[in-house]
Amino acid sequence: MSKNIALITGVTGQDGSYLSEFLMAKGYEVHGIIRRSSVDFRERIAHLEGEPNFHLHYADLSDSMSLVRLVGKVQPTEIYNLAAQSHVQVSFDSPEYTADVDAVGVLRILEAVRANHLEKICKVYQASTSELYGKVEEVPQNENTPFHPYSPYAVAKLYGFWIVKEYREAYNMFCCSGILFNHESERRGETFVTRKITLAAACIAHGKQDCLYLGNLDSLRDWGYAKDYVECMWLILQQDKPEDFVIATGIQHSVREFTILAFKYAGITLEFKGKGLNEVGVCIAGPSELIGKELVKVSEDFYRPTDVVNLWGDPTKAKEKLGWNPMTTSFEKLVEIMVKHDMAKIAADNAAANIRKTNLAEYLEKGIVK
Ligand code: NAP
Ligand code: G4F
Repeated sequence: MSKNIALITGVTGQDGSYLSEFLMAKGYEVHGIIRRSSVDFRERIAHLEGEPNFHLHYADLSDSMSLVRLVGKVQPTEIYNLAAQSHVQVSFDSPEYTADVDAVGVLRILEAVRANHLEKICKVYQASTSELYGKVEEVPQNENTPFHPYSPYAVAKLYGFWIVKEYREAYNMFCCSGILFNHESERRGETFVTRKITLAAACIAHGKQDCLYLGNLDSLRDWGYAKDYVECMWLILQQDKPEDFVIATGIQHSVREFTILAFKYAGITLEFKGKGLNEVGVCIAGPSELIGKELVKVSEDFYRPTDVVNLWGDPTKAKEKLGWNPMTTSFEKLVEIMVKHDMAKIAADNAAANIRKTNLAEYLEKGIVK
């Protein structure tokens, strides 16, 4: 039997790291694309480096030739195109770059497959998004819900979705989009709202931060666990025929609900008072020094020019055709995992800082450091 060879773009990201682990456990040879950066900081995949079936290559989604060369060299049987400028708010500040990577980047991947005559051999998974539904036209959203993108990020991703569909029909390629709703984890980037909240809850509980500033607390999301979602990416490529799938839990919560639960797992009970920019989250139970303090405030800085506020996915097709269970990790469990991880991280950071302080004091006392 020929070997399964996966090429993952975005391997250093949240999903890329979980997908690498998942595919390696299935016996795949995994190749990942990395970008040159002034600090080589590959925290999420550091544990995989050095594994015989894990290989990293420099390339960039904005550089066609690097992709053509790499696809030719690796001869993948599956490509998972996860690379993207993935932050919606940042897409308002860097719209052209976002379009180059998130829209034209998808085309570059498809063309790299064609340029190497791998259309019949190589399947392509495209990381599409619930942001396509944007200013939503119905709830919950399924594969037939009309798209209404509502940010430069979503508009770029819409191009990615349609070009994948076009290449599937025009060139008979096995390429599909997973329309994934928000999925989070202890590896989530620190500026996405869930991780920003779990880290702040941990810092506040450890006395390292006074207050958390957020934007729209009413925004509703269908949040799942990233580790569960990467299985779907693989399942989508194992079907007999290429199709697009909505991947979601089918359950919706607000940013405010996520915040209350995260602080609860950090040992702090919050009560929200006031409205709009004047809304605050006050500590009503927990460590005595925090009682009565306003620990969460709203800042206009985190409002978006246009915000997507009602995402709620219908995973029926994925359940029926992929046999996928969207409830493997519940919302409550997800928040608990993230807060536990961040409480341990802040405690370890504190301990390391204390050791550094003690060492420095000792050195100063002995006259080693002046
Ligand atoms: P992430 O943590 O932000 O990771 C993004 C990855 O893309 C990183 O590895 C990044 O590399 C890479 N990348 C960015 N620009 C690149 C470029 N020009 N060339 C090559 N690589 C580049 O994102 P994620 O949460 O894992 O999401 C994975 C994909 O799913 C993204 O396409 C995202 O838009 C999409 N998606 C995510 C969600 C979600 O809730 N997480 C939902 C729907 C869709 P560096 O490490 O070098 O920056
Ligand atoms: O966590 P977020 O930044 O994620 P968003 O915009 O939903 O995008 C994520 O999920 C998409 C799938 O739907 C992916 F395609 C995309 O790549 C990314 O992974 O924001 C969630 C909500 C928004 O409505 C935002 O306005 O939370 C609201 N929010 C409120 N305060 C905040 C904040 N978002 C952030 N990042 N920071 C805040 O302080």
